[in-house]
Amino acid sequence: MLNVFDFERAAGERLDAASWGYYAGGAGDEVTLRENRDAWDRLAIRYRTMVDVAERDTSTVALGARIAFPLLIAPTAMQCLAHPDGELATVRAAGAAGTIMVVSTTATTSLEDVRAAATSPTWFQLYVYKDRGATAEMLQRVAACGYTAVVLTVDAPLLGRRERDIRNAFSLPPHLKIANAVRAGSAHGNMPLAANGESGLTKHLQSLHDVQITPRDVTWVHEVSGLPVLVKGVVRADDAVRAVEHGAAGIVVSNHGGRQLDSAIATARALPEVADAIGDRAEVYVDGGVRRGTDVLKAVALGARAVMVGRPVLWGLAVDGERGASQVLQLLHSEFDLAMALSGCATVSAITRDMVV
Ligand code: FNR
Ligand code: LAC
Repeated sequence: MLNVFDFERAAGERLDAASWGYYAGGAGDEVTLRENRDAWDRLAIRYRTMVDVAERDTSTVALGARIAFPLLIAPTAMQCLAHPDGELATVRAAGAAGTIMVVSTTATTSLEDVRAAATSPTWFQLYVYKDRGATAEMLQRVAACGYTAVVLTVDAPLLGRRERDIRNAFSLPPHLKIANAVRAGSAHGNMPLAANGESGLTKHLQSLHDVQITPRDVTWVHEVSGLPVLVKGVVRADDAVRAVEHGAAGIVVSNHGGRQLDSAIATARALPEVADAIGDRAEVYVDGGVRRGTDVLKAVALGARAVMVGRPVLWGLAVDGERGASQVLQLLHSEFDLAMALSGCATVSAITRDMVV
């Protein structure tokens, strides 16, 4: 297991067809899924030489918390499909790696149980429910048990059309639950089984999630939770500015890993415009197709405070639970450290915009 792609192949051999299709797949023709990856590859690093890199510091700061390197764990739903320990394994791996896990609303473990197992800061990813009362209650639980930020996802008013899930009639097996939905109103905790030609996830989310998300919700989430809010799923400068004007502390440049609008712009291409528009008014993060330490370096050069990775952690989980997820994070950390050394950067702040074309 030399790299993330080795973990991906091994995970594909281990997972059942429906779980693999759900994790690996994207929307439509999966153009954006491929482009996310390819766009990082197309960027070239103008590395520096004749710099003393004997001592390197890969660490950075995310909303005030020191992390070991500029990489966080993106929110991904239903991690118990990958391994019985699911979200608990991921949060322990995050702690061991010295980074932050973003915990999904659609987790198969309750947000309290994930927080209780955490040894590093955790952020909570929010899907706003149609039932605003239940959403507010969930946010109060998030704040009460010690999450330090809310990541509001805005690119999924409806779920993208994922043909792999439709072909597989994907649904969550009945022994697993959408744990936070159970607390928010038990009828929704079990995902409806899907008939042929349906995705159970689409049915679940349509019954539960609010389609009407506006910039005012950024302010609302901040007021209800009392926590900094990052807005996730933005690929345009004007949207990023609107979010920041409504109180966002951060932007996550993301197209949901190619799972929502197919043909959406690759995130590596969208990042510079957002970073330029926001400057230092808020923190900018990016996800989508990050698979190599050099991708992390490119993202930082283009203005990201840090990247997030989604699927790589799921591959690690599927291969070997907490240990597998830890190995994936360790690989990416050591690749990033080497990329810094070979590009003449002893610190993260030495990674500048001119280093990428
Ligand atoms: C996701 N993503 C996601 N995003 C979110 O805001 N809430 C969620 O519950 C989920 N669930 C989810 C499940 C699975 C299986 C995947 C693959 C992705 C999107 C995720 O946070 C992130 O944007 C992408 O995964 C980043 O792309 P990579 O790293 O997977 O290429
Ligand atoms: C997904 C949702 C749950 O991408 O965010 O599957």
